[in-house]
Amino acid sequence: MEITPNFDLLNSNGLNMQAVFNLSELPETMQAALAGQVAGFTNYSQLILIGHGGRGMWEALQASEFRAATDPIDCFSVDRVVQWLTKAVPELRYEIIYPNAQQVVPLQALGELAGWHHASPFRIGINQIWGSWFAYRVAVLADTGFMPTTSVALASPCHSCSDKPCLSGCPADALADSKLSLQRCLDYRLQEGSSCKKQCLSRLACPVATEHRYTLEQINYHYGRSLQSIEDYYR
Ligand code: B12
Ligand code: SF4
Ligand code: SF4
Repeated sequence: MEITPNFDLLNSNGLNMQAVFNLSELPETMQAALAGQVAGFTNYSQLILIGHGGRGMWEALQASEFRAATDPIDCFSVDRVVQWLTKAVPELRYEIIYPNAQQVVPLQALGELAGWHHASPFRIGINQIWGSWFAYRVAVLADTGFMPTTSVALASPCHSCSDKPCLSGCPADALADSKLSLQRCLDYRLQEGSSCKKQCLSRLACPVATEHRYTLEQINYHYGRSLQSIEDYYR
């Protein structure tokens, strides 16, 4: 019999987006993509995708023991998911496939299957509930026997957005063709005095779900980290 999972522990830590998939019911292309990345893929029956939407995760992280860790968000998220799994299904066999530096799990494609993701001009996924203020925190393979999630995908907010302020909001004109030129974006972010070193002005210009917009501290943290990766790459 399938178990209805209790996500309270995750929700109370701001890890408030959860989707359960039966691996055998994923589209073949997704099964192949995962099998190509994860050696133990065939050993499990379910994939659980966990994300955060809005500000709750950052607040819970700041109040936690991981606040000063080198990789605070990943350490915090994995810790809370392991706590939750241990409580929900004691002695469970599982494998955390994201975060994991050795493999690239197609998170946005999984998000699309979960009904979380629509493509936005600035390439970060968007939906009507959280706007673009959500991200993927943990993906885990397990034999949980949970009831799979039924995806209820609302329409993309971009379809009814006639002004598209994200397009004119980019100082680098990187969204000129309604789709992002990553190169223009990165070149601009790397410039001395760039206004996008620690934020994305296009993302901030989007009017969807602004009540869930991260605090400036969190925005600066994420963009500071991505700028660091970009600088390391070019070095
Ligand atoms: C690599 C990567 C990056 C690289 C891109 C490298 C490159 N192209 O040269 C860099 C470091 C620039 C980056 C930055 C950011 N990223 Co990023 N990134 C990823 C990552 C780890 C892998 C994507 C990948 O390689 N996929 C495989 C290829 C084959 O598929 P693809 O779809 O063609 O992938 C390309 C794009 O995804 C693109 N890309 C990746 N991230 C981003 C973000 C933006 C805004 C853009 C324009 C493009 C872009 O680069 C990939 C390789 O060419 C994913 C996580 C994941 N596992 O999917 C997160 C991910 C896509 N990033 C994410 C985010 C939020 C960001 C940042 C805003 C910072 C942050 N972490 O909060 C910044 C902002 C980007 C900017 N304006 O500079 C989120 C998006 C969440 C969502 N709601 O959809 C993801 C899903 C991570 C997560 N845990 O949720 N990222
Ligand atoms: S400003 Fe409009 S078009 Fe741009 S991401 Fe937001 S909803 Fe979509
Ligand atoms: S980070 Fe700046 S340059 Fe890049 S897309 Fe956003 S607004 Fe444009």
